[in-house]
Amino acid sequence: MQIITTHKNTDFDALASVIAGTLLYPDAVGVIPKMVNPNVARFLSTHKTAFNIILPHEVEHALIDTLVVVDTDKWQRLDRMDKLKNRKDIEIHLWDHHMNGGDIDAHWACHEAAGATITLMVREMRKRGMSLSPLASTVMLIGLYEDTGHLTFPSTRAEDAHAAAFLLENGADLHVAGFFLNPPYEENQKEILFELMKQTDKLKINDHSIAVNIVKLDGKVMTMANVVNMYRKIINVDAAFVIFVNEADQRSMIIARSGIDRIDVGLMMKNFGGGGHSGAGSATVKFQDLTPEALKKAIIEQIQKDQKEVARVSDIMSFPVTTVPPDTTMREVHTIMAEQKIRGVLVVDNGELLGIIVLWDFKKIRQERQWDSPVKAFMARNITTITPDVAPTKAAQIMVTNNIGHLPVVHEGEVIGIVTRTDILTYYYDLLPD
Ligand SMILES: [Mn+2]
Repeated sequence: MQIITTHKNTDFDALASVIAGTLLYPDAVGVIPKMVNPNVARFLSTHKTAFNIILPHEVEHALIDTLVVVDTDKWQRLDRMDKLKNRKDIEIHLWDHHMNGGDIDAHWACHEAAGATITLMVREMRKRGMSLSPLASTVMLIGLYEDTGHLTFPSTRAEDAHAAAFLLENGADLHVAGFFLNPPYEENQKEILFELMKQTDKLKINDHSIAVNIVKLDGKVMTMANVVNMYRKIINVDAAFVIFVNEADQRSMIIARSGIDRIDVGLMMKNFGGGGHSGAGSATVKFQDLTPEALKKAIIEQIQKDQKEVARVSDIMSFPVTTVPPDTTMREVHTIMAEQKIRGVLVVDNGELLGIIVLWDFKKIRQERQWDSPVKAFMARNITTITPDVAPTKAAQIMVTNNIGHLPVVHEGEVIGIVTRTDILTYYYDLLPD
């Protein structure tokens, strides 16, 4: 007997991957954990019979010869599969996009960073020339969209979009997808969102905006991932960390969401015994290991510590900088710019920065004789500068708000470089030659 299973608290990517598994392994049956996310439960309540799936207690472990695990690489996340852990006679296959180092030792694996596990499985189905039913395509599209935030999370790869295209070609229904992707918020979820908004405390760390909240949960821990996601978007921070405190169980559950590459919350949560991917992560921490307050401190410290790895203006600036004395004629400056293929030149007198002249300023020349005027007559004064130790995002912000394309970098009163739009674009889009 072959079975395909996935992690507890099953989300749509996990469900979709199990269903994809039943298509890729036609003799296998899908095993869905007892605990699934509420929107998955809602979906299964009406669609369960359409798929070849059963519950863990229906599995006859002794008969199993092949185990296919999807969307997790950790034994502890599986439901009632401990019995199989040490069996030597079972062949294990793994399909997963979590790259945090799990303990499932597979005989065969498709283990790659992608926005969703379903992407990897869809790629295989495309390769085999399979076509899918509209229903299967729809579930898979929901899984793909949920894990990639509709292809907007930084973890999204081109491969994910290819998968989305394939699923749409196979008739995935966006109305159905939209219904399950945007579950109406339950009353207590709304209350918690409101609670979070009331105590919002935005922090600025390494030019990133962060929110770390501690919220007490009375009773059961519900699915808070959507709430945290929405919270992050409403308060407009780069990353949100919510510590849900469960006094009864003496433990906290952290749910983290990040909208930027530089803060990889999956990696961060790994330090607390959890996991996830760069855009979404979670972890459960016992009070005896870290109190909620200590946890908050630890999260903030971790983000602060990462500062060293973040690029600075000094890493992206161009240097040496071309400068001219204030009496240089416009004609000479123009020649220098043409020769060096640059769009801006700094005007410096005895080491003192007086102004900047950019290509655009030459449009001010109306008469031929003005080409012989000194550059100081045309240059812009009171120029905005930046220090070398700030983040490139800050430089980009200044350039956008002041509508300037050149930002001299000044260290201890001396110009040591210049940041141009090209430098910024090169940095953001990794255009640097290796
Ligand atoms: Mn996933």
